Amino acid sequence: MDVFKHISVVLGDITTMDVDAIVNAAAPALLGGGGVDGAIHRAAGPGLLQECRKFGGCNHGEARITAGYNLKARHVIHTPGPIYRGGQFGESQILKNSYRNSMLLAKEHGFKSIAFPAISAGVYGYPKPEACQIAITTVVDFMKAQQFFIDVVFVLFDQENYQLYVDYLASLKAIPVQ
Ligand code: AR6
Repeated sequence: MDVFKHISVVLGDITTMDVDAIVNAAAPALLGGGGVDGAIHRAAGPGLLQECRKFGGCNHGEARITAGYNLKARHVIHTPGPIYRGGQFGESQILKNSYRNSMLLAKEHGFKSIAFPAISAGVYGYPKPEACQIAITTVVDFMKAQQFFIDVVFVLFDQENYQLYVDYLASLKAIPVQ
């Protein structure tokens, strides 16, 4: 199975995606915020916030699932990524956990498609190239290890990030599959 057949990269707005789940780069309170989090809550409507309140928050790197409300996406997976503080505070492991735990929820629910934003690469300050590499390798490794092949769309909001994802994916595909 060629895992790369299941991965695509899009320049656009994640709130428009017609997938089983979109992932929200949330804050630990899970009560909305700016960036992609604000956009998802605005597009989903007030029911999303109401459902999020029941969790009483979520640690960095963990993930929670809700319905999608007014979104085309059937579900939202909320995960607070790490706040980047220079890279010596376990940020890379926390970012991996965010992707891994989101994929685990998708697997548990039998989803066939999922869309990710660039978690932590905005307000939380994670350097974009490193965040991109962690995003793609964590998802690829998860699919291979679990033999769980789901359509994964990385939805990037800015041209710079989009190009990073396109280039990194191309570099991985150039490595022959054993
Ligand atoms: N679709 C796709 N990507 C988007 C969208 C969109 N509609 N809007 C922004 N992005 P950020 P973080 C990109 O700051 O760094 C929030 O206030 C954006 O360009 O949204 O994980 C939360 O409540 C960037 O590349 O998330 C937290 O407090 C990426 O999404 C905090 O920000 C992530 O940027 C989380 O910070």
